Amino acid sequence: MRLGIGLYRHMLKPDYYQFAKQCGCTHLIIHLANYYNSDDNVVTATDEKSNYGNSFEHDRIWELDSLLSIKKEAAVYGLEIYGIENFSPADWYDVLLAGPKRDEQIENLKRIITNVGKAGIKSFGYNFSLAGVWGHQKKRAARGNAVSTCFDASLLDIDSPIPNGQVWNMTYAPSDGGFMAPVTHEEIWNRLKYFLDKILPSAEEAGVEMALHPDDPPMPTLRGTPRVVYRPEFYQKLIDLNPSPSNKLELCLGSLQEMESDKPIYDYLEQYLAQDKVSYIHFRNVKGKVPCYDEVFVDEGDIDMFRVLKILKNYNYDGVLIPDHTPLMTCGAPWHAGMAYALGFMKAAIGMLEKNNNQ
Ligand SMILES: [Mn+2]
Repeated sequence: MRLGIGLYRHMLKPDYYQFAKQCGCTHLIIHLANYYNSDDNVVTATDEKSNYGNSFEHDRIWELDSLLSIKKEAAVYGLEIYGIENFSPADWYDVLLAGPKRDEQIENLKRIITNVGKAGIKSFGYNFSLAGVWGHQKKRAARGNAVSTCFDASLLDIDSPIPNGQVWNMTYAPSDGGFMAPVTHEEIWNRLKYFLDKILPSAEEAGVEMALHPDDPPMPTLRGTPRVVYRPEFYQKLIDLNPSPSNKLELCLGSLQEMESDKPIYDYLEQYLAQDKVSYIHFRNVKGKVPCYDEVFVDEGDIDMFRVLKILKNYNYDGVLIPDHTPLMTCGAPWHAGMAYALGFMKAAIGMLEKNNNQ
């Protein structure tokens, strides 16, 4: 098991690399789609009227020389880039929408994945979603009144339609006054299969794992659009869509726990580990399930995180764990403190497990 942290694009600089290293991280998951612009904005642009901003296609950041230069700078601070998380919506909106540019955009995504492989980056996380991450509230719901990300469907107009020009809660083109046409669950799965059947051969050749993040929030539908993995068993449906060894999971413990399900999260974790399908893990905790839940500190939620780590150990999982998100702590550096708390917990728990195992 390797300890990592997710860094957004504006964080790809020495201060954050040193912070990560100081917290005990050896690996990074980096976000290159430019959807956040400051620490404070990381989880605030989630109300109904705002989205994460604009997305631009063919960003130079995806070129091999850019990826190599990020990798090289991180290496100076003793950090390896394990994965990249999320495409830019502007680069694949017609893949999600089955629009006229779909095949052209897939060719560009193949090129991106090839570059990622050439840069020696193992994993590429993606979230196949029309509505994206949407509708959350910020509340003082975590221990000690820490501000955290919460979801309560009763506070929202859950069916509020998505304006044309937006997908994945970002804007890729000006609005024309219209709204996204209705889509069935069957159709969104067909679109996902179409994408995977085209991208996975390139991913395999490049040595890159395509790792799907489940829906956040995991509602069956959101803004009139279907969700893909909104119950834990739908991860199996994804695995069964395409047998490629590059068809993997960005397994988000928080999102899985938030889902309605027949069995506890541990059973699903074992099911997917047994098939060697877990590319990397979002190690975060939560209280409650859809339609109402609160993200909380890693050690106060409904998931027994020690039990999760024991299962990972039993399956010799050697991928990366990152905190994903944490509540903001009351101090001069709320994001840093939250992350340092989660990483300290994770490092100690993993260390104790290793020690017990060796005795
Ligand atoms: Mn997650």
